[in-house]
Amino acid sequence: MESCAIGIIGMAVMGQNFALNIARKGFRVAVFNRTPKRTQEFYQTRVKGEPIRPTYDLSEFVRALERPRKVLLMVKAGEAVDEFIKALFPFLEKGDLIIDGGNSFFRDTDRRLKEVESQKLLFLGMGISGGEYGALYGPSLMPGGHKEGYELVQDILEKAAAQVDDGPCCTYLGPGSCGHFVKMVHNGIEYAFMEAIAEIYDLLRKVFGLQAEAIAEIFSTFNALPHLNSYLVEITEKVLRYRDSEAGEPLVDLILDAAEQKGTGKWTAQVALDLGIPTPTITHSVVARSLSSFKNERTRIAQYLSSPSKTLSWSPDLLIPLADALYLAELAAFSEGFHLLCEASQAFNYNLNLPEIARIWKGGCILRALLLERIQKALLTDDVFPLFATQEFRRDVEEKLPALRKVCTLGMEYGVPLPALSSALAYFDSWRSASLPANLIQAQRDYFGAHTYRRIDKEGVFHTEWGVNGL
Ligand code: 2AM
Repeated sequence: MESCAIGIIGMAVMGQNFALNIARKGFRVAVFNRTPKRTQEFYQTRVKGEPIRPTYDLSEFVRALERPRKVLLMVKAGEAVDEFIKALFPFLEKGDLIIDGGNSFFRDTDRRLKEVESQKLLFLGMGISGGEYGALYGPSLMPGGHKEGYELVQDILEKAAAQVDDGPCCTYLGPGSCGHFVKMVHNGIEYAFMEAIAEIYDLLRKVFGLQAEAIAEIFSTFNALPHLNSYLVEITEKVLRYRDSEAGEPLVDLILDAAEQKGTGKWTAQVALDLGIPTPTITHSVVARSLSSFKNERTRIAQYLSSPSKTLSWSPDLLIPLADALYLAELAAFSEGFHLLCEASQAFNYNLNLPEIARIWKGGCILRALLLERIQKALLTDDVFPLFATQEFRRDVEEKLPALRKVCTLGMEYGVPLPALSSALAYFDSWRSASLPANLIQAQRDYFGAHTYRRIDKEGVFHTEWGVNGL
């Protein structure tokens, strides 16, 4: 029997779809899953002549592969990845490649890389974005690790990835865990953009009393604007239009308002704090999800801390300010994310090519947006950080900041929480402040802890006995 170009372990929907995608590009694919029934069902119900070979034990799976063997793990992040790596060791030989295609924590990827290396095998940690649809029709792929490993699968991955004008949405990103790191930051930005969209929706329904259908119209208008055209805005319109046939109401109105998370947004915020990179829009979007999960407590507190009950009548004049506010929140999130990537590139020796990262996010992934074309251009021509301060974007910020301020004011006045939008506003306001009140913070630190401070009128490090003339 002809051997397979690649093997995929993990036949949940992402693994199934990616196997079909690769097979449809003409590569033979061997598949395996811990629970054989899943493989069997997949093969019987979804494989229609594609060159896919189901296997039912690991040795059969490995024997089906051409050498050097390439094994892609599409299993749940965490223990399952370690278990499979260990289980594969006895079957693999020098120069074979293992790819982890899950949302693994980048520190785990660094550890696994060493473990795999000690067996003289190659390893790639690869972020995959685009959800089920992307996996089937072309995702954005973010591989990092052993370059020789990438070369073994380059042809397969680049053909399976989404394609944009300037190439496939897949490139070798660099050494170590950088693939999973870049995917983690991608998801952090995604959290922020989703939260900002949700806040605009919340304002529209609570301040203006608009129904889901009317809000869908507004998002449809947003998606037609070049600075907002994106996958997330597009699906928001579709979600808002969807009616539950049983209840005869918009489904979104029937969904419990408690957001779940799997960790990538939280890790982004944690790493940003560790590296000292300000990512307030991303971080507050993670906080917003955590807070939303306290549904019972919120319901109880709402009984005695009521919100302002005023409403406003909707005016289409507000469309553009709302769109601009949303755009600036998106730009803040991208600025924060690329700032973090830039710092991590140095701190972890990833040597990242930032314009290439913008390029591979232009198609296939959840963050895809027309804006990324301009981000790519800005990163190619300007090394100013944060991104919003580049030539490409600074005029936008200047022009649209009043709109973001107006929208945030509306939220504050009407008691609608806007953690992402207001964090984005504070982010821009802080960066554009030549003077911040950190002088007072330094004085306080010196008062209670003799931490010392520097002065603007003379060189040196100073400490004051504040109690003497300051009480
Ligand atoms: P399963 O079908 O046998 O549960 C997503 O959950 C994928 O990861 C599935 O293919 C699932 O296999 C696999 N998976 C989850 N936990 C696993 C584990 N501890 N060991 C092996 N595979 C696991």
